[in-house]
Amino acid sequence: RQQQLAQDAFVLRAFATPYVAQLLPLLETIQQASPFRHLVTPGGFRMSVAMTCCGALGWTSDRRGYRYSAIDPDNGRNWPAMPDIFLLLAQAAAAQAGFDGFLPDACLINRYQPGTRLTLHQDKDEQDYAAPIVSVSLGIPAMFLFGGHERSDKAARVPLFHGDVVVWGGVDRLRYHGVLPLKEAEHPLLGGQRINLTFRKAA
Ligand code: MD3
Ligand code: FE
Repeated sequence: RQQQLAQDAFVLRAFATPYVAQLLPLLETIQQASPFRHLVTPGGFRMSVAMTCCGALGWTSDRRGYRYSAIDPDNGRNWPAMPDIFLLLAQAAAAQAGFDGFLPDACLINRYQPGTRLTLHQDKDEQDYAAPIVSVSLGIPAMFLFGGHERSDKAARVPLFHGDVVVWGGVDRLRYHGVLPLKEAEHPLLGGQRINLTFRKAA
């Protein structure tokens, strides 16, 4: 089932389900090389989401700002490579939503635990706003906030479940969005957490 949130924004329910068994062991390997960490914002706040990355570029933040970097600042090495199956999933989802030829170079991996949230923000650290963003939800459910082009615009609430994929691009690429504080729950494969993969073309 495909739900259209706006002109260029789509929820593909359970699209990632056939990939999950292959994704989980790869996520394990990635986090062994580059463990989840709580980044600090330029304003000095510790993010409640824990993050890691794979791919040629990874998103990171510290007191100096937000940026994409080829190097994991915690270990001085390149981020783990993006597994082929991650890329295939992101490309298949993008194509399903009408974005052919998506070639992400960055996969941000967010880990949410009960109480974790992501306040309304825009994704604008990427060079090329023409490329879409693909987001894969795994584990316990979250309530996603789908806002407008001003922070003050009223945001719609969209529940996201294990296996759901969201694709955003075009005129909806710079919408404000966020995640409400996660409610306590248990997922048979992932336990009491939610993992979100966000594929982007950063460079
Ligand atoms: C809507 N992550 O990492 S991904 C983020 O569930 C982030 O972890 C959320 O927002 C999460 O920056 C949501 C979905 C998403 C990503 C980019 C968007 C939604 C978007 C850009 C425009 C509109
Ligand atoms: Fe975002």
